[in-house]
Amino acid sequence: MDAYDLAYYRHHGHVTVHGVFEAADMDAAIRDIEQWGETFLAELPPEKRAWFIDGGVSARTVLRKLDNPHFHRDAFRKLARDPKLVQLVESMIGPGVSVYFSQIFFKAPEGGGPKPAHQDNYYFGPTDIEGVVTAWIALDDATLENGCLYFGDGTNQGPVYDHIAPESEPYNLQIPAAVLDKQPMQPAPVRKGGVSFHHGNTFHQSGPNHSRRWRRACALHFVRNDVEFATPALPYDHSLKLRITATPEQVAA
Ligand SMILES: O=C(O)CCC(=O)C(=O)O
Repeated sequence: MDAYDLAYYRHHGHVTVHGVFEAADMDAAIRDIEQWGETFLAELPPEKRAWFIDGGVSARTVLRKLDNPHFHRDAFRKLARDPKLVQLVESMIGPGVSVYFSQIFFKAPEGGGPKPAHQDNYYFGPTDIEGVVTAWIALDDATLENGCLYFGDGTNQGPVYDHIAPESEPYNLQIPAAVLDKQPMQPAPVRKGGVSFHHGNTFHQSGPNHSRRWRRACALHFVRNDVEFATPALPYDHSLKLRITATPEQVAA
């Protein structure tokens, strides 16, 4: 695993750490989501299709995302508890952490859709904006061609902006153009097994996948144990929160 620079993370609001996981771990995780995705698609009720299906891929039906792998799948609980990952997370937000929410982001070859620019802290409405960090695990190489993440450097030090959503995509809350137009966004390619971390306030987005290769990732949204999603913009099931570590005081309580 690469050494990483905490000061860089604090200043820029994101940092990439290469080689946190082995390629074989990522391959096993991909096999798991392929299996899960198949069952999920087969059981998906019509009223939920727009939320989960990628509208950019017309030739076939593919998933855009799956929610809460940390709760539903052993393979992802194991990734969330990985000591190297947890040490990095605790260095950023402090000791005693949980996964509050998690997502698999699929981006299918030849058409997987973009994710508009947003701030996770708008979605989550945490009681402490410094207490949230997302660990975005690259299950495949994420490149400029297949839709890697882009970040707004230093936006972690600015406010959480009100977001808007197109009527047809209530799940795609996004930063209004008037704000985003003033903010340069820098690409952050990550090799398979690397982890891109971003602060809850950091602007981020991803482009479409025009390549012939998948771009799949697992975002684990970590919070310090004393932080709640107090004013979330979308509904989250608080009972799915998974405690990963606890401070001595939290163990004794
Ligand atoms: O993977 C993507 O395209 C979006 C990721 C994202 O929005 C997140 O990790 O918070």
